[in-house]
Amino acid sequence: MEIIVQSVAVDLDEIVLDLNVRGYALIRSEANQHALTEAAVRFGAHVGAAWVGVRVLEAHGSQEWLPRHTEQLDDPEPLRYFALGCLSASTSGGATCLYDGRIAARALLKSRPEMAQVRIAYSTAWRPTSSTHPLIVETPEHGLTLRFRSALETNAVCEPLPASLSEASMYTEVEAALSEAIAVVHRWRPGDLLVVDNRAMIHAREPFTGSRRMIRYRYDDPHFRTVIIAR
Ligand SMILES: O=C(O)CCC(=O)C(=O)O
Ligand SMILES: [Fe+2]
Repeated sequence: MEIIVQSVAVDLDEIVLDLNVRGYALIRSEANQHALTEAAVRFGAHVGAAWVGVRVLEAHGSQEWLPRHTEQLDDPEPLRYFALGCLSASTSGGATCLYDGRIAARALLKSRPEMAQVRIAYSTAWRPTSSTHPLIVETPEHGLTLRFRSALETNAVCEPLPASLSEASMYTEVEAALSEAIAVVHRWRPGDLLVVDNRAMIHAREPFTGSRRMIRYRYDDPHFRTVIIAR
């Protein structure tokens, strides 16, 4: 199936192949909410999503990194795909960084087989839901991969950890493996729609200056449905 975005045909089968191999894909659209959402919904229809939760994210500078994370870890099964659309880019910084969880999981298991026993419970300030995930999971789509969020107060590492692994060293080693598994530092252009396989990739956002306007699309988000995708 092809969609026409800004008079350029986008082959959605190619996008899905890209996603499977790289863990992410880029669609170019016009830099407005209507066009980005139309492209995002067409992608959702192509992969069989039933709905998408759409939220505009607008911020004026941030001196902090958004910590590395798998989206929606407070759910028992983190959603498969999300996408970020760019309405307007920051003045400086603000790149979205994607790390390949498949590469990080294999590297960690090789250097530290005990990582296979690590489990972390995740909650958030926004919802009462909470879920526990193994650090390393095996999925039919991706084989071994990582589910992770950098150390936050809403993380609780499950006891007991293997005797040889302290909580601090666990986080340090996972962060180092992720740094090695960096797949892309995506610097934004207005009109970019970056589609991410959330079960393959971990993401983060750089600090930035200036105003940054994005749209976040979460496919089949159990907590939020704003656009029902027609069959
Ligand atoms: O703004 C970004 O680049 C990422 C945002 C994000 O990861 C989130 O809202 O969960
Ligand atoms: Fe996120």
